[in-house]
Amino acid sequence: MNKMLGNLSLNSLTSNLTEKKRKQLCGLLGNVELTLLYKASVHGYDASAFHQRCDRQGPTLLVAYNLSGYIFGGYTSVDYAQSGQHIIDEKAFLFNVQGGALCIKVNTGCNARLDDARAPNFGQQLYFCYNNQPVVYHQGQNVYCGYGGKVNPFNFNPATLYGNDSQLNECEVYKVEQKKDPQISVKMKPWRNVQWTEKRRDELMKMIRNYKPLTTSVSRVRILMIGPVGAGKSSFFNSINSIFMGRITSKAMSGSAGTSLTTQFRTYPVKDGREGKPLPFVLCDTMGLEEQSGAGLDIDDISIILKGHVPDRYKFNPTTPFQPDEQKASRPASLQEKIHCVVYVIDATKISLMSSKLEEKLTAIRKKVNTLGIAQIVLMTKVDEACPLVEEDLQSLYVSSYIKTKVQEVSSRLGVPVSCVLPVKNYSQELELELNCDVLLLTAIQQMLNFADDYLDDVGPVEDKPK
Ligand SMILES: Nc1nc2c(ncn2[C@@H]2O[C@H](COP(=O)(O)OP(=O)(O)OP(=O)(O)O)[C@@H](O)[C@H]2O)c(=O)[nH]1
Ligand SMILES: [Mg+2]
Repeated sequence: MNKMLGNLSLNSLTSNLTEKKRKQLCGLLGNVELTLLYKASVHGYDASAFHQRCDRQGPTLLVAYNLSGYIFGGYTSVDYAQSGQHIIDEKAFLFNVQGGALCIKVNTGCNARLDDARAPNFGQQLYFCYNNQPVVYHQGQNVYCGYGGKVNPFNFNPATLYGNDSQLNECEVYKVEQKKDPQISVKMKPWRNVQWTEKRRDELMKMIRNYKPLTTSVSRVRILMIGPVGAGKSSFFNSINSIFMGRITSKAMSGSAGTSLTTQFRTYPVKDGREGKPLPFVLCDTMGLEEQSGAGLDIDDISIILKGHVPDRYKFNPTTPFQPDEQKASRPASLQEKIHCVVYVIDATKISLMSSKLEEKLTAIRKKVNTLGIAQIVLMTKVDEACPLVEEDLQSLYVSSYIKTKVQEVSSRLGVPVSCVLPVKNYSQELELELNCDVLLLTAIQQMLNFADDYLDDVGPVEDKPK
């Protein structure tokens, strides 16, 4: 029996979603509240009934139910307004909640919807309440994008999305609003202690400067950053470099693109100031992971990087893994050249959206890293985007129950302990350094150095034998 949700009712409308399905949907959207605006079985399947209740309501989630029991639909962050425009919406996605949650993100955002007076559509590919009837209609042809040719805004298979059953028995539209974190206004005990002071920042910088790897044969610890496209790997290096340079720097290219912006393997030393000495660590930046095989960073490449065989500026080729120089590969790299700590860089706003394919890739990588005994940490980026209160004040980070749930979620999805998940905010649009950002970023580096030491402690004595 479906447990109906009383708290979702408005104008005595009752949602068809069970608590479980609602949670799954909220998992795709972040810390949000859903308010039911429109219910076709009550208001009718007419486009005019839909527009009367759903226009100019901000972000909305459309949930359709078909006769085969599929619960599916789409999210748009842009208002319905009958503007006649092709809507650009990079946040739009199609979904179903069949067992797990399937989420098909919009390819480029371009023509995520045609915003006309008719019933709602996604990418002019999927029309709900088509012709004012309880049906969904799939337009299979490529549609005109309006920005350079024919492309489908969404790649999906109607059989997977809704079992190819176009007959609906319900269609609901929810208003999606960011939830305020009520517990945060009360002075809560933080779940991790951070001293947000200049003294602490200086202390951390000093500790990092004076750090010496546990093994004498290693002068600088090599930290490898791995993570999905756009997670903030390059930005993390830029942020750390900025702190030590005393100004915002952007040496590594960062930004957003459909596929990985970083295409080379880069090893970045960080200097202690403009004329300063190199610090005792190197950040290794990689190409982003993609869910499809044959795209993005390849697991074979990672394996060779870990063993220390890939040179700086090596250009990744997703279709052919790196072929190390035979002579070089025949002898094992020295401990100095190997990776001593692996950092999984994960975007806090995308944890629930991570596909099972990407999760599988990360599990395979973790297995590989585990067999080599290398220390592992998760860097959870974009905490500012994930939680509006953190965006307002970074010091709210460890009192935000939402961030805590995200840390727990990433810990369980990647199989790393909660204590190994480090939330940070990278420098992204700022023009000046900011104390709270620095403290978090430096704490993350310090933790990485500690973890690298654990690894060196483990393997060092064996590898250092000739000495
Ligand atoms: N608000 C916010 N934006 C961030 C943060 N970290 C990164 N960004 C932004 O996210 C986008 C992607 O960041 P990158 O550093 O290029 O990501 P990447 O992991 O190197 O991506 P690829 O090289 O494409 O795989 C950029 O526009 C950054 O400015 C963060 O902590 N907060
Ligand atoms: Mg990058």
